[in-house]
Amino acid sequence: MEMKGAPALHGYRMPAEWEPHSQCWMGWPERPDNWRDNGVHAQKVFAKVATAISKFEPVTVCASAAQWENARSQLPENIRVIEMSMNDSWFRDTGPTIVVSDSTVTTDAPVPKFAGIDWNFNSWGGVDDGCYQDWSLDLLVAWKILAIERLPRFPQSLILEGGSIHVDGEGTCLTTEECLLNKNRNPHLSKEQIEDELKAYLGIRKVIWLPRGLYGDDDTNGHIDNMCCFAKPGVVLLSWTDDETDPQYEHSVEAFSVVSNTTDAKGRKLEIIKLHVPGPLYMTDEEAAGVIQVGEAKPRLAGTRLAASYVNFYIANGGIITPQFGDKKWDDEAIRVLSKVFPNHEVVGIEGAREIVLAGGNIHCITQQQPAIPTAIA
Ligand code: KQY
Repeated sequence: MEMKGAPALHGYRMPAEWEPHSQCWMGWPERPDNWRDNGVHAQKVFAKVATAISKFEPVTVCASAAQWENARSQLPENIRVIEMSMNDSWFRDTGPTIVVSDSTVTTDAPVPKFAGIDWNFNSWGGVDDGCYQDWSLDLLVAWKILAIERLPRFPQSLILEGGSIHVDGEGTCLTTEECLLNKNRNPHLSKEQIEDELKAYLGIRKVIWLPRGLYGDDDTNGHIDNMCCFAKPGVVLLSWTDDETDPQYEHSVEAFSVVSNTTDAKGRKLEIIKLHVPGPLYMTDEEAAGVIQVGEAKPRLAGTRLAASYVNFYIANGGIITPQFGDKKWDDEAIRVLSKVFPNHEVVGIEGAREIVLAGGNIHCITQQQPAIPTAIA
């Protein structure tokens, strides 16, 4: 069912990621011009991520017709594997943003409890600046998921990826100017007009704009989900480095200053918890050589600084699924910080997450939660 008007007009809001989920959606990586060695290493890590999440909530993995059998054989039985075409497997960005109506009003025409926003997508920047040239299949992913779940769909012409927004579920959205105001997304819209769209579609009242995302996050033009996220209302986790010679330092200090000088939609000062980045990490010659560079995707060059961040974790029902990069000091520190910030969640580190960052994202970028009705009112 296609919905008219904006979600907020119908009483919908985007829930925070820590609110209950009915399931998690993921794609399956295969394109050889982005995933090295025909995706074999990445597939193992996607399977680890899906398996880890499935201990906390149901998981559906979507794989192309060519990959369905391979995906099925690598994933445990409790994970549903369905066939879906896609150009790549970043469901945070191509999947729907599912919104919830908190309305308890019973009328002759009740509003469905859940609906999905189907954002426009241009491969993170269009033909001149994006990651690949044909995103026609990605454009249908959100619609297909909503159809499978029989959820009403709000089409949105705004170009926006799910990884470029984080919400606290209480009226505040975090994003970056580097991405949302980039001329390669919605050049015809002003900052105020983009804010108005976010308010109308996410049911929020305040947008906190960080100037830039993570240093080196060039694929996405600085998605917020590598840089800063809410841990609970009034508390954010911020990608950090203490190394003043690292270009990341300037990005982090600048973001720290913005966040500490603002309040959220409820007027609260925000507590900032620093989450130190790993590395710095760089793509090796061997890793770059494993990517078929003759496709239509952005080249992957040896020596490129990887956009690696522990902020790119997924919050499942009772679990935190976080990347581990093989940098023992900062891997351990990330687990320690996240365990302290989420005392009621089990923190699960995924070894080998480097395979995902080689292609430009991480665990948050490859997952998409589907909200559930809280058990207390279900
Ligand atoms: O960070 C994300 N949300 C997605 C990264 C996509 C990179 C495509 N090469």
